[in-house]
Amino acid sequence: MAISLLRLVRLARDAGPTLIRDAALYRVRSGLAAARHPTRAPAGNWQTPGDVVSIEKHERGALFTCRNGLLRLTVIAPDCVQVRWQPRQSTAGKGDRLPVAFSYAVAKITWPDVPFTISENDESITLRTDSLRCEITRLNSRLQCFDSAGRLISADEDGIRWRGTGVQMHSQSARRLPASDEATCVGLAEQPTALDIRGRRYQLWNSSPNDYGRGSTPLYFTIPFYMDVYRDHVAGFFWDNPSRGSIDAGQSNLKRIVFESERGELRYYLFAGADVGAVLNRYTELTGRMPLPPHWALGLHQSRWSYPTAEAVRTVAAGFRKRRIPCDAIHLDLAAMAGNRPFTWDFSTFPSPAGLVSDLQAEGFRTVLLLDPAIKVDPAYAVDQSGIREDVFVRYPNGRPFQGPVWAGASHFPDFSNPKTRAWWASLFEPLAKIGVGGVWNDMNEPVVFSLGGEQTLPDSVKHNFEGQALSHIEAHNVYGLLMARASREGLERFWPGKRPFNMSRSAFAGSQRYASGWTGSNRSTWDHLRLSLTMTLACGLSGLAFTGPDTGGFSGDCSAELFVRWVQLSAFLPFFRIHSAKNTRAQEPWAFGNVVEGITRAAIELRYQLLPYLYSVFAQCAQSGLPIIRPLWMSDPADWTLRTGAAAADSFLLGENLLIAPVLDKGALKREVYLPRGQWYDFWTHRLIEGGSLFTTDAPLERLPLFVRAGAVIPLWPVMQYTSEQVVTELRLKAYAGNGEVTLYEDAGEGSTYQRGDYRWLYFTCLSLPDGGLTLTWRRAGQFAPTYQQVRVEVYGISAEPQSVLLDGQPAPLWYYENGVVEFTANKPFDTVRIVPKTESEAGSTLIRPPAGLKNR
Ligand code: MIG
Repeated sequence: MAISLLRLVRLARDAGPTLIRDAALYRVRSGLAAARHPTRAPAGNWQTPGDVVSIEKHERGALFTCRNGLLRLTVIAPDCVQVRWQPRQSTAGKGDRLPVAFSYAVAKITWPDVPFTISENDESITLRTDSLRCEITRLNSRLQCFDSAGRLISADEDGIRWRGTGVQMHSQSARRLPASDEATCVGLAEQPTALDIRGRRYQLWNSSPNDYGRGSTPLYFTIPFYMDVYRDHVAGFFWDNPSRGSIDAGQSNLKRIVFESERGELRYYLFAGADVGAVLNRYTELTGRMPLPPHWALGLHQSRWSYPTAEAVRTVAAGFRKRRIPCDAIHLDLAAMAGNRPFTWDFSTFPSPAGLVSDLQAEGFRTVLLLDPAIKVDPAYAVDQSGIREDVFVRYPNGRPFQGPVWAGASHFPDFSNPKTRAWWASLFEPLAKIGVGGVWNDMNEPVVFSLGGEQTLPDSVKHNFEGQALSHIEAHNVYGLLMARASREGLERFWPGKRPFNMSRSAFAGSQRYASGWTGSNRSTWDHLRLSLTMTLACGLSGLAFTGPDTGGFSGDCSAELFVRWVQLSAFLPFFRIHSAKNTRAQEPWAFGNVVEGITRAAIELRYQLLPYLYSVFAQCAQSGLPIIRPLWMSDPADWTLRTGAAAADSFLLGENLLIAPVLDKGALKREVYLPRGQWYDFWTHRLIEGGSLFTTDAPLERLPLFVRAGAVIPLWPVMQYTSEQVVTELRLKAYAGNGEVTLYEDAGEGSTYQRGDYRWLYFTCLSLPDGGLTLTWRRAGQFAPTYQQVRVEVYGISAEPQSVLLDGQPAPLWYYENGVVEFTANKPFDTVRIVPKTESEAGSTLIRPPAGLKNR
């Protein structure tokens, strides 16, 4: 990879001449290292399994002895099977067994027993569960999989190929890729491309391209999981191998997707489900789910590379409070460290970190601290010295510690694949906890090494412990970020007892969601990046890593006022909401663009804070079942193909089930086209009822984004707060939208671990519109959590005429109002049922005395 001039210029500007020299030297050194420690690629001809020779049933599936190796099918769950291939070792005979599979991605090893049967005929062997039928042909050992309704889930298209043996195996699995009118293919986050992955080849190699654009792959995450979303069912595929590799998703052959890894075992999982939710539920049961974050993590985060001094940070914090713009977290970037050394402070500019952090906390801000994995080689740097003492850094095969330049200069790299290193790293968090830091931000963990030309990472030959397996960087590279995040999480859990960790990571692998949230890296302040940030965040959710979002306003380049407005409006509905920008770019605080922008963005941020109980409920669902927080529209109606292909639909999304956002992604646009899924919707702003299933144009003035609510939904709101724990909530506001629907919400303390011991509750609302124009709203609560509110204020939209009465748990509501289609009342405690009783026809016309201007006191 040749270094671009742009990159060089940027590096010179951001890093200085010494680092350029180091990067040039590193280029030379890594070349020498490659010569000294060659890593031999598995050679020889491609081989294929050959025919099935014999089959043996085992407790969880079947072992097929094929002419050239062993194929093992293991039933994980009725709707999930694991497939493993091991070539016959030249020395090993029959009766070979596969070793226990090891995977950093997989969280759940022991699964309950699943009934299955095996049957054979002349052509094939069939393994059957309640939900799957897997057929292996005797000829060439080809696998085909169907769901219980007989629909195809997965089929070998040439199937398995390999060369080499054991962990030195270079393997491929070529599978059938559905046609574009059959299914949508999504996953493989995070790709700066379209949501549908077809037509491209993706390298599996976590990378930080410094300044990416549409189509620049690979990026920071490797998640080799994707789904074929058909009209009436979904198939999932997870390639469980972190080694360097690639996925050719129909680029060389439209009908074929080929997964390939340069090393390691050939192992994959197949999933079948009725819908995306079912497959993601199983996939995240296997690879783990996002632990529930604290409320504050859902608030606004403000960041910049870098606020140069503690004073600057205080000014920003005060700016939010003075202008009454809600914000929960401030991120400290490199400048807070002494010479870019993680776990240090630059005391000349941040004289009292503890004072700063506690003053911020007093104002309701959490401080999130940047951490780089690179530890400067420096006899005066305690972290480096203790790392050397404890032997936690990666080494070349000859035992020499690896060194490579990053921000601080020549650095050592912790081997996070060694449990000892993770414990050492975690121990470094104690002082951060002591001064009250709120959470951390793991950066540069692809990992990045500055090289002037050449690979911007460690050489292939560098050794990683890999839980005692001693593997090369080829196998360990893609899990480096996951493992750093894991170590950081260990630190947060250890020293912040009873607090929910906030831990975000730039690099990820499948399963990273267990340890950290993510963000879409160093984007640009352009309109296309605004659009990309939505696509990429959607794709992350469809790949199991739902808690993500972009650098709002864009990282590099100067954001324009209009772009900033539209980006804040979009991000206010994305799972992770952080404003961030690079060095040498204009200020990107919400007030940096003048009064008008300040007012508009304040309103967007306030709306996010009001929606917190809704957003948090969607997070809780995700933590429970892996369901994405934001979703493409087609998830709500997979059979409506307009939602898959329509241009107007591709850039809208759902937040949870009931809010639909049609963001403005084009410069200058003050209107936009919207296609709502079939069914009834309400315009959030005008309360107008809209019939879905057709395209229409809606106003999108600069002050607000088109926002719609599903009929029958109940949306909970909190008062606007300057930070999520500013006030004790004494009144819950419910916006109910006439129609038929059910809504599930979740409540707990929003921080701490008592929820893990049962201190939470689920709320179930059922809204039923009656043929006579009346409405019933029922509210069931399950769980022991006692919220701080008693009072509930209800607004019911879509009531076409003034009702005769409003009954609250069977009694006439003491006070209610009707105006313009809205019934409003307050209950002094949570209710079980509300009945809105319409006037009978004769009553309707007979009101003689009108209530004063739109208000009625009953
Ligand atoms: O090479 O810490 O993506 O968010 O501000 C740049 C400085 C290093 C990259 C991150 C960005 C962060 C920046 N980091």
